[in-house]
Amino acid sequence: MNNPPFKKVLIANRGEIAVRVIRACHEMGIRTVAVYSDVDRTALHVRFAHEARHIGPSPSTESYLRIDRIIDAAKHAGAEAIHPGYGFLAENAAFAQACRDAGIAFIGPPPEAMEAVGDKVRARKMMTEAGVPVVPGTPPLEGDAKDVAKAAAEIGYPVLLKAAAGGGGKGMRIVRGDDELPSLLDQARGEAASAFGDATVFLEKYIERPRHIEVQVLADTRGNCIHLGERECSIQRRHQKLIEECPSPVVDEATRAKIGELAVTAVKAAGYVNAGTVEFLRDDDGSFYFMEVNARLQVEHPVTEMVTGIDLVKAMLEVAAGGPLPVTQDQVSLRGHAIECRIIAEDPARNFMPSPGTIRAQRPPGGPGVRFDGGTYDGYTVPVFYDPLIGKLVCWGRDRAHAIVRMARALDEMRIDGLTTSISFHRKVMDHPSFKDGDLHTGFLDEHPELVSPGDDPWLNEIAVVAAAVAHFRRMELSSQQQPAARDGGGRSAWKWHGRNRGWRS
Ligand code: MV4
Repeated sequence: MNNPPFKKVLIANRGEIAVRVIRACHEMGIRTVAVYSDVDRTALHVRFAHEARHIGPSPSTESYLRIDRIIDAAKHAGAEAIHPGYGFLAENAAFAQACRDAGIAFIGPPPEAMEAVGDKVRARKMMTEAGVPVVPGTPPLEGDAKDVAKAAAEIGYPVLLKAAAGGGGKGMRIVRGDDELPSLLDQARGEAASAFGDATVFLEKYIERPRHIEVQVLADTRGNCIHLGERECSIQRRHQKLIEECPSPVVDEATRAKIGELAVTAVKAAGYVNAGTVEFLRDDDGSFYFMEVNARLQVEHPVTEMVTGIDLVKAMLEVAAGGPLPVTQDQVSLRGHAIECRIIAEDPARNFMPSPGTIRAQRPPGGPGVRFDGGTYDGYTVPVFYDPLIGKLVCWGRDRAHAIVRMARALDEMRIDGLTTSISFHRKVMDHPSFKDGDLHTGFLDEHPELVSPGDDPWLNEIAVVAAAVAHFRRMELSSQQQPAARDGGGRSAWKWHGRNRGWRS
């Protein structure tokens, strides 16, 4: 083992991503410190880490979002560095600054770069100046509906109203003509004001049925920056990604080199260091437009790891200590195809409502090409306080078709008993002809409502088996009291109604 970049690292997160970071640290010979809220006292990340420190009550505003308590915990534990995971404080420039002020290495971009890419309007301007294509649009709009209509006519309908301070689709309105503009402008400004405290909006050309394709980048403090190919993340619902893959089914070598270079240009313009992601929208005509930079390790990073063979978390740790990138651009090559399914405690048949509860028993799949990044165990209760992600099932294959077959097989093996999960949804997607064809776009699930329709309760089969057993044993009991008894109790066996549906065996 080479010299580890740090002796001790605190992980300012919970769940599967805390476990993922702890695993990288332990392989590198780094001691780990977990932090936990009240409800997470017995969580998996606490059990895995060498040490653990309590940081407050269960609500994240009183624990995982408390900069002061996390810095305190790091100081008391003697941690030299903090990995923020994703979510919580991962893209909080004040947190990165607080780490710097405390003399603790933040395992992510410097606060200045985080701020530069965090402001959508500023980022758009910066990218335009750096020569990275952005969707045709306007600067922030101050004027009334008439001025906005003029700008819209210049761009050409349909246009999209977006909140300047926004993200995640809040305050967005599609405008298809002049007549709709005044009321939609009011709505967008109102929603932006209440969501972000800033009513400023701007216009963009609306891209119909775009693909969400993002490029993984990695930059060190020595001026080197490389890209690690793209991920396609078009299968999402209400801006929540559900399935991601690497590479994208529509990106060839030449396109990859082109968008990779654009991504590197984009993060260099922002003075970016460490791991980051540059998001693009891809139009049906093959044009790519810059959307935003995500200044963090992303949920879907494992698909890139499986196809490039590069451990992104280890690279983040090395870079944060001032070390070099693990490879040069020439040494990056994509091998095969990887798909990730997010296993979430949500009910796909009930509009993806959270379905927290206790995992009675879990059986993660395994075998060739299968990776499961999880944060739960038998008897674990998924708390209501946080994101209901149970884990990520990632399958690698020699090509996309092989990865899909693997994923279907792994989903068939997988059991999470005690609560409702997205497993059955994912299984249906793997069989869907449009998915198999790689015909993906951000409206995929709206266009294929059969994938999210109710009436396919995965428990129906289990319930049928139990009902059949109860009926059978009651009849046996009855028949033992009566004489003479027919061998099977005389009636028709309830077992026959169970049929031979796939998946009833547990
Ligand atoms: C767009 C767009 C179409 N045209 N911009 C949604 C959230 C925000 N980050 C950007 N979003 C979009 N911007 C233009 N000019 C469509 C979306 C969009 C979307 C983008 C990425 C992933 C999923 C999406 C789902 C719906 C809409």
